[in-house]
Amino acid sequence: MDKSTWDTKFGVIAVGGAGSNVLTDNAKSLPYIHRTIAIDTDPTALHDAVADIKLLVGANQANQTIPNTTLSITNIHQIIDAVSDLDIVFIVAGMGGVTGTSISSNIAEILQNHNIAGLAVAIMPFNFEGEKHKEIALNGVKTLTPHVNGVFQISNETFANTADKNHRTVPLLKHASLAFAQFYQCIINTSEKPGIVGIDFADVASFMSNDGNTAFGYGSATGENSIETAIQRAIDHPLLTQRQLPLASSALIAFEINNQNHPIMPIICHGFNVFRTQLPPDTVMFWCAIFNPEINHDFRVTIMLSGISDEN
Ligand SMILES: Nc1nc2c(ncn2[C@@H]2O[C@H](COP(=O)(O)OP(=O)(O)OP(=O)(O)O)[C@@H](O)[C@H]2O)c(=O)[nH]1
Ligand SMILES: [Mg+2]
Repeated sequence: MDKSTWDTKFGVIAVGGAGSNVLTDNAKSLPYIHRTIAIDTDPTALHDAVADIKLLVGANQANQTIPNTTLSITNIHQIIDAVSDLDIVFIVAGMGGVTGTSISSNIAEILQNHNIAGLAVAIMPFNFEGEKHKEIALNGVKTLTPHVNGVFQISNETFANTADKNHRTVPLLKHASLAFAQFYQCIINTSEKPGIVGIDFADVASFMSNDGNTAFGYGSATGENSIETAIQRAIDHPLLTQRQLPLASSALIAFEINNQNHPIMPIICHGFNVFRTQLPPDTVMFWCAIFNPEINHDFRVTIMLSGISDEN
C-alpha cells in the first residue's frame, strides 16, 4: 500500500456487478490507494471481486430471493467502519441494474454524513439494453449527484459505437475499466506526484461545483508536435465530444510529462493556448502539469469538463 505525501487516504468503493468488474480490472494498479471495497447483493459476483473488503448487502442478509434495494442497519455500520478513516472515496457503479443504481446513493450519503469527499463514476448502459434501462440509469445518476462532489459518466454505448474503428483491440466491456483507471489516476497523480503545478482536491471540488453535465477524455503522444497531438486525442476521445467544449462552464486540463530533463514550460504554455482557443473566453480554467515517468509517451493529457449546459 502506498502512502500519500499529504497522508490523504484514498479509497474506491465498487457497487454491483459492473463496479466490481471495473475495480477488479484495476485493483492491483491504483496508485496511492489506501483501501478498496466491493459491495454487492450477489454473493457469486462478490466472491470473484478483488478488493480489500467485501460486503454482501441486501438479499442474502435477509435470505430473500429478490435483491433488496436498501441497506440494513448492520450494512450501514459495516460501511461506516470500512470508510471512516478515508478522506476521498471514488464510488464506481454500473447504472441500470438494481444494486449499483439503488445503493450507490445510500453509500454516497454515508460518506457525505461523515465528511468524506466523494467522486462517482457511473457506467451507463448500452442502447440495446433498452429505453427503460437507460431511464433507470439516468435516475440513478440524478439521485446520486447531490451526495457527491461530482459524477462522471462512462457510457458503454460510446465504446460500442467506436469499437469498429480505433478501439477494436480492447474488449468492449474493458473500455470502462481503462477509462476509470485514467480518471482515478488523473485525480490522484495531479495532487500527489511532483510537478510544475499541482492541484489538490479543493481545486477538483471547486472545478466540479457547477450544475450541468461532466465529461472527460484523454490522449497521449510522443515525438514531434506531441503536445498538440495529445490534446487533440483527448478532445477526440469517445467520452468527450468536440461539441461539448463550447458548452462547458469549467475545464480542467492535466498535462503529464514523461521526462523532466528538458525545459517544459514553453511547451506546456503552447499546449495550454492551443486548448484555450477551443473554449469560450469565459470558461473557468484549471490546469496542472506533473512529471510521471510511468507513462509510455512524452505527454499524456486529460481534459475534464464540468457545467456542460444542455447538449440537445
Ligand atoms: N463496462 C462494463 N459494464 C458492465 C459490466 N457489467 C454490467 N455492466 C453495465 O452496467 C449496467 C448495470 O449492470 P450491473 O452492474 O451488473 O448491475 P448491478 O448493479 O449488479 O445490479 P443487479 O445485478 O441488477 O442487482 C448494465 O446495464 C451494463 O450496461 C462490466 O463488467 N463492464
Ligand atoms: Mg449484479
